[in-house]
Amino acid sequence: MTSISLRAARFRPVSYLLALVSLAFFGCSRETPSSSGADSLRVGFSQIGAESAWRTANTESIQSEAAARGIDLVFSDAQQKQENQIRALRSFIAQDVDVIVLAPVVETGWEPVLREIQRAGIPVILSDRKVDVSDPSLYATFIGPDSVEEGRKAAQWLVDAAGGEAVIAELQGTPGSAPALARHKGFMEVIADHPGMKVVKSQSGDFTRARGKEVMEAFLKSPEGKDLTALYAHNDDMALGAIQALEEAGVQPGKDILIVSVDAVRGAFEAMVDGKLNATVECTPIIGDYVFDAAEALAAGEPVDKRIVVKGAVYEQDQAASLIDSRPY
Ligand code: GYE
Repeated sequence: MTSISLRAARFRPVSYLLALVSLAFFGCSRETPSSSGADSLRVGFSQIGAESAWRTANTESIQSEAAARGIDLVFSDAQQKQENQIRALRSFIAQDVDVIVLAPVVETGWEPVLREIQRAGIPVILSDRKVDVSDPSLYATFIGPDSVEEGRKAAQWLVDAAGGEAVIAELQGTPGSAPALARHKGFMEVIADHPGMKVVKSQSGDFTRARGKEVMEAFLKSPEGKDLTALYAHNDDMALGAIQALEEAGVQPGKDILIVSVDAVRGAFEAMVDGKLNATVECTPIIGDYVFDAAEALAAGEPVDKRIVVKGAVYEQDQAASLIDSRPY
């Protein structure tokens, strides 16, 4: 690939220095470089962690697509910590990768490191979550869902299913993360037009099944617990945890309490088949092809769209049985 040899031909003393420093400091980090040919595209991917079934499927999509294209992927798992992501990004600069892919755990706090990457001349692809920066030139493209729209769809489904009357608990995603902020915003926007729809409990369950269960237990024990008629979870994993909590408390999920969540992972389809989850808003994690189409274009110096929206449907209980076997994740 022309662009890669062009990049390699540029002598960057700072990069060499950083590479030495990085060897000293990051020698035993969690990075797993793949082993492709010397002239293949090198892409650094800073992944958030493995909080949900969605995230695991996303990692799989990125890794398998890189392997299929012979791309040398340097994968780094941040274990939910922004500081680990920033460290990984600096290590990618030091390694002089051709393109950086970042799935940012939270929305803010990225400007300084994105500037460092920009100074090093490395294009950045934001994968599945956006960042809040004042200068949009700090990244090349953002590939991911419209999470505000996902929140609106969940709310509209609930308004219709509950006939405009519901006492709602909300399980939010990771605090400060783009999908948590946006899925809350979109949901509230729609229910604002329906005075009979009230959110009486709202707390983060960190996008995990375990926290979803714990927080739902606390909701049920709260004074508002016995009045709840609906649950909105920002992802399926938290809904699945909450379903467990409801059952343990003798409340029938999907019947006594209507439940809508986001992602449409296989576990959500299983819960819908069992009548325990009512609906899920699709958000596909299978975005490896979009990400590497963009990475290859950027490395070749070609333009890419600043925003690539990944779309999804809404699935309800009565569709679940016929679709479950064809779900890709
Ligand atoms: O919905 C959730 C995951 O950023 C869109 O992160 C992604 C979200 C996804 O942990 O399950």
